[in-house]
Amino acid sequence: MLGKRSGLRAGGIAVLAGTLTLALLPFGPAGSAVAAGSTGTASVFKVNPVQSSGNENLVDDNDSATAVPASEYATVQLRNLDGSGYLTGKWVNVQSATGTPAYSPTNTFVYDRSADQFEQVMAYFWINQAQEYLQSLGFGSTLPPVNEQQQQVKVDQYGGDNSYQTDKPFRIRYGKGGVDDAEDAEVIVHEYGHAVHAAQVPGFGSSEQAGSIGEAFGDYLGVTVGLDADQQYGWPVRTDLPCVADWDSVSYTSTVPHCLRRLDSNLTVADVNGEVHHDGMIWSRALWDIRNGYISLGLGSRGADTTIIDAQFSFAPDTSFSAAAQATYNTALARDGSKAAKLVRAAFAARGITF
Ligand SMILES: [Ca+2]
Ligand SMILES: [Ca+2]
Ligand SMILES: [Ca+2]
Ligand SMILES: [Zn+2]
Repeated sequence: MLGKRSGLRAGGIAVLAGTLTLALLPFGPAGSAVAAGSTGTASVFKVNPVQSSGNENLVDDNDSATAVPASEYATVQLRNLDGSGYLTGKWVNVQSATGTPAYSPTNTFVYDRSADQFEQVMAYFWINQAQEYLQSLGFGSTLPPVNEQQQQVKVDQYGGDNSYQTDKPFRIRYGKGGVDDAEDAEVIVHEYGHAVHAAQVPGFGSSEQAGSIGEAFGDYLGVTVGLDADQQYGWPVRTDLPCVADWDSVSYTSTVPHCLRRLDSNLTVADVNGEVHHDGMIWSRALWDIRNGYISLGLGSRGADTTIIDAQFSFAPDTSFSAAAQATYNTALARDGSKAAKLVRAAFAARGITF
C-alpha cells in the first residue's frame, strides 16, 4: 500500500557487447515474430515528469495529454516481451485493465498519458527494469534469485487513489485516483518492493515493525531503481533525490516540493506512532544513510543495495527493527568489511535502533 494520507492504515539480462554477440542474436526470417525475448519500443516517463523536469507546478488536469510536455517522455526499449504483441513477458504480465489492453504486432507501444495503455506500458517497463536491476546486482546468479518470476499486474482496476500488492493471488494492482498511480515509476516500484519482500520471506510484514520495514524498502527501492535507470539512460534528476513519488503526490500535497514521503526524515524510534508508512520513514532514513555511507567508502549505491536486499532473506516475517538491523549489519560485515559494517551500525543507531 502507499498510505497517501496521514492516518491511513494501511541474469539472463546481461547486455552482450562486442563482435561475439552477433552469433548469439536470434535472427529470424524478415517480419517473423520472435517467440521469446522480443524487444519492443515504448514511450515512458523518465521516472516521473516532475523529477525529470524539476517543474513542481505540473498538475494532472484530469489525465490531460497536454498537462505534461513531450520533453518529459523518453523512447525506450521494452525488453523480454514474449512476442505475442501484448504486454506480457519474462518478468511482467499486465493482465487486464480498465481500458483496452495495449496490443501491437510490431511491439511498438507509444502512447501519451491520457491513454489507458500508457499506464500499462509504464508498469511493464518499470517492473522489468526493477528485475533487471536486481539481476545486475547478482541476484539470480552469484546470489539467490529475488522474485525472479513473471509478476502479475493489474492497472487501473482499483478505483481509489492507492495501489497494493497481495500474496494470494501474487499480484500488484495500481489505482488511478488523482495522477494515475502507474504514471510514477517510484509508485510502481514501491509496490514491486512488497513483492520482493514477499518472495524473499513468505508472509513478511506480520508485525508493525516488519510492516514498517516493508513500506520503507518499497520507498527506497522506488528511488534507487529510478536513480540507477537515470544513469543508465542519461535522464536528468531535477528534484531532491530522497523525494518519493514527486508526480503522484501533486494530487494530494500542497507543499513544495511535492513528495509522498522522503527518505531523509529525522524520525527516530521515539517518534513511532503505529502507522506503518510513517514509522517506515525511520527505517528508510537508515537505508538512505547506509547508501550515502557506502558511496563515501567507494562501495557505491549498488554495493549498498546488494547488502540491504541480501540481508532481507534472513528477516523473520514478524521481525523487529533491532533484529533486522542486526541482520543487515551481519551481511555488511561479511560482504563489505568492518568499515562498512560500522557505518551500518551507526546509521541504525542514529534512528535509535540498537542491537
Ligand atoms: Ca494516465
Ligand atoms: Ca494517484
Ligand atoms: Ca523522486
Ligand atoms: Zn506500500
